[in-house]
Amino acid sequence: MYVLFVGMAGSGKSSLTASFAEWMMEAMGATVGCVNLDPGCTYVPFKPDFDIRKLFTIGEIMESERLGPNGAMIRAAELMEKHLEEILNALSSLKAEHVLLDTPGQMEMFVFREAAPRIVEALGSIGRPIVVYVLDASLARRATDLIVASTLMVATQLRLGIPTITVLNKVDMLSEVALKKIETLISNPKAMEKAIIEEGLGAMTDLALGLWGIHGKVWKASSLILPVSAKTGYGMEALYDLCHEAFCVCGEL
Ligand SMILES: Nc1nc2c(ncn2[C@@H]2O[C@H](COP(=O)(O)OP(=O)(O)OP(=O)(O)O)[C@@H](O)[C@H]2O)c(=O)[nH]1
Ligand SMILES: [Mg+2]
Repeated sequence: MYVLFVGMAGSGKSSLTASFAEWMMEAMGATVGCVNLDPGCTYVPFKPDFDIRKLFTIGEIMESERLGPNGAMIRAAELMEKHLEEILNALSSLKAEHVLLDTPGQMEMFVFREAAPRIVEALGSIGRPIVVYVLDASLARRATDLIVASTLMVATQLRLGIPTITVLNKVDMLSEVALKKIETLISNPKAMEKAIIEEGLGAMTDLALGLWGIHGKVWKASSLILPVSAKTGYGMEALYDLCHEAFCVCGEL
């Protein structure tokens, strides 16, 4: 299984890569490989078996090409495509039951460029790739926030075309009441509809309800949004189970 952690900047992709790997090794006795595909980071909380920073880093690109951070990101996306064969060879030579891939925080430089679909396609020919889309719980307190945040998940799923599980990370930061509220919204379409209306968005209420209609279908198909915490390890077993189930669900899709 190849698990790609994708999500907005700071949502906890690197932390989840580390804690999910640790959990799989300890609880399942699995062999796990970890991959860093983020050329912009200076630190990763796991020991990478392959690290894109061996090929290039954002810092080096900024320096050598006299670019700002965003220009360097774009250049890095081009370089990822240029080095694709080398990256794919490295990934396919990893000898582990499961490989976890940490992706760049600037997800547009990865998901919406050519490298990600090509990496996913290549992984599909050697194993089972799956995306874990990471939402930050602290940004999803209201019903509307939850819908806005997961819109990017839908875009990612459409773009990459593989089973996608959405996790709500950092739930350790929520009170029990707040977590319960989110769980109710996620699992109960009527509660979500009611919450959207109560949030009083005026003319935007219809837009939010329409988007919810789409998300509601996607969430039903992919079961749920799973609450997890990379910090405490909460939800790791459920994530493992969902990763395995996702392939059956995808078949139904
Ligand atoms: N409380 C809490 N903090 C978390 C959790 N997961 C990540 N963090 C914190 O959130 C911040 C960002 O975590 P990262 O794992 O670097 O997130 P990322 O998505 O890899 O970030 P970028 O690669 O920069 O986009 C760090 O300060 C982490 O310690 C969690 O489950 N709970
Ligand atoms: Mg990261």
